[in-house]
Amino acid sequence: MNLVVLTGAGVSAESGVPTFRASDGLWEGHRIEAVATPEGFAADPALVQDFYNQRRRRLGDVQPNAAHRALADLAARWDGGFLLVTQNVDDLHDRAHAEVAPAKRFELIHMHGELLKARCTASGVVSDWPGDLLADHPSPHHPGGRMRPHIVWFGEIPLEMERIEAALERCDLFLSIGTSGAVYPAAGFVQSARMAGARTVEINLEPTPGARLFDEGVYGPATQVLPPFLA
Ligand code: BJW
Repeated sequence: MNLVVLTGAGVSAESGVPTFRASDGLWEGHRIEAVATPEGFAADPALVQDFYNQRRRRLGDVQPNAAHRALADLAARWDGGFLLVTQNVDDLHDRAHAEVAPAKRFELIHMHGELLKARCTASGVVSDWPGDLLADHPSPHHPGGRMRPHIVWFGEIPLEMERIEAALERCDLFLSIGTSGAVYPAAGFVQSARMAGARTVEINLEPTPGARLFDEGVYGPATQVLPPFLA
């Protein structure tokens, strides 16, 4: 049995990582276009680097929660195909897996990038980057290149789409956990899974606008509803 799990900000919310779509329309006090688009970065690199530097630093203060651990435990005991696709740029799934099942290979795709990595604008080379990036950070990979956050901004193509699409095509069970379904292409994965004949389940605090696309809904805080659902 092939399982594809999609997670979003709701999975990390109870660890203390803020979700995105707050009612004021701002992203931690910033307009989304200012901090999460290539145009925003070109207009004010200092603001954007600082925004991500702060979020990168705050990762040190948060820990994986029971929902991350339940998914790592499921991955460790699942017999068939397993792919976890996260839209989250934090490293909490990675850390939960390292705690729960360090010896077992874990199929995890960070489709919107990772806060703890940086990318060279000239060569595309990605490196681990736990520290701060400067407004005009020179690349260690390519003369003339600059280092930018390894984050997929609006208008950019999410990572590893071919691998994700291939997994959805042979998927038997699709779980969508803690995501509003407001951002494409992730919001369309449920339709691809349905076309493959998969059973589809939404797990969220409350039904999302796309809830009718799922065969089943499980509603409540992820740390409470996910462990018994996956047990
Ligand atoms: C809980 C909980 C608890 C709370 N327990 N649950 C088609 C139609 C219209 C527009 C488009 C389209 N296709 C593309 C677009 C444009 C655009 C887009 O989607 N715009 C929409 C806003 C309309 N998409 C793009 O630009 C994407 N690129 C693209 O499409 O390229 C073209 C292409 C694709 C594929 C192949 C070839 C070409 C790129 C999107 C990049 C998104 N990046 C961001 C920012 C990252 C940077 C950063 O972190 O600063 O990623 S946007 C932001 O939203 C972030 C998230 O990963 C993403 C999803 O948000 P998520 O995770 O769903 O969070 P929330 O806050 O929305 O929801 C939280 C949920 O949790 C809620 O439902 C709560 O109820 C729940 N919850 N606590 C359980 N305790």
